[in-house]
Amino acid sequence: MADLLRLLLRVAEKAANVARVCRQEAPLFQLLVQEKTGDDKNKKFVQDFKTLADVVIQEMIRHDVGAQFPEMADFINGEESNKFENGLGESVTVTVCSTEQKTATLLATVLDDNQTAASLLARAIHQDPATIDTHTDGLTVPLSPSELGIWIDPIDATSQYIEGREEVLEEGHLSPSGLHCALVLIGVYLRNTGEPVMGVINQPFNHKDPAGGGWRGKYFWGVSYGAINLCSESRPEASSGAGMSVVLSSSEKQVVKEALTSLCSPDRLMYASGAGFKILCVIQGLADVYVLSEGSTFKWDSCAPHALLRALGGGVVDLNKSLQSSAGVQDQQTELTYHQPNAERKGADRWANHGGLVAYRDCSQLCSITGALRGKL
Ligand code: 2IP
Ligand code: CA
Repeated sequence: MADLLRLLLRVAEKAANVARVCRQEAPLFQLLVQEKTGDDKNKKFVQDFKTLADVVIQEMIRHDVGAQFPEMADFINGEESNKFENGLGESVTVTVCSTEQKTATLLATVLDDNQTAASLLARAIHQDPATIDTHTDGLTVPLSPSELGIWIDPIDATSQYIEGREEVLEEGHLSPSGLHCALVLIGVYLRNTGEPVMGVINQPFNHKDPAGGGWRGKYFWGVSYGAINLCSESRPEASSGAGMSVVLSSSEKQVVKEALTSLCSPDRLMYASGAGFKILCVIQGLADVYVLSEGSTFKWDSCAPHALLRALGGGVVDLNKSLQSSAGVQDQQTELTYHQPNAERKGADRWANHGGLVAYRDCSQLCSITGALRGKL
């Protein structure tokens, strides 16, 4: 497991490099922000470069993990399909090839022969990332790769990534939107129970290099299996006195906001972009809980940060299930799982967290939340 963790930290760093390169290099940035419609559409060009960048990152992770752990190759899942069709109806399967040159040639076929963009992207994919120090040498977990599956979100909070507003982060302060909300998320779950056991989060745009060298990232990781609970972050103190702090999506229902005002003062009801980023805020203690009443997140959004929260003694539950459960105490049955699709839905929706969710560090706070929302939704 220490080998797998080191590998995931490495590939997440490579993914973060690709995300930074797509914003830093002008030929790629232009493709990222341009939205061509109607007559402007170039039929030989992939319809959505952002999706291509996502797919390239996802395939790079699949390639690198599959090479080192072949038993996992068929259990590496993500949001995107790697089959592309350009406007001429030609279908191309985007994969990472054995050499940078071959990858560039393949990418050029969906980039209407834009060699510059294809080469820049291929170089970032094949580049070795800076060494990552994990301090996990002694880590042994009795799990084998053949028991594990992976969920990847190449870039969560894509709208913030594209918009690209730069924020200077302040210690202990939740900054609701901006480039720092974009995260690379890689979560590992047990194939037989769906329990999240390892997570890696890379925040590609954490701060600017003071010496002018561009954006620098930050990474977070956690392992939680049985009695083994390790996390790169230490467990933050629960907020006291001022009441609980809650982070919500800006599109959250009014009835939820009103119900929560019985638990926290208006200034402790906060809003932020990105599902992964909101769970990271709970991990970092910038908020006590994240409540979402809609089924608008997916397994790839929650798996990685869920593993970190478990390592800190918290978790992520299905909100609807928790409201129906009479237990009133932390109940493993309501925790989100990652191994089974919802057979009644189609496409990506099969993997949605339909019942909404609550991410928490402290189960007494989870109980207060479900208590305040019961009968209201
Ligand atoms: C999105 C992204 C959104 C989030 C949505 C996710 O993933 O994290 O920000 O909505 O649930 O699926 P909100 O910000 O309202 O919580 P992606 O950006 O990868 O599509
Ligand atoms: Ca996402």
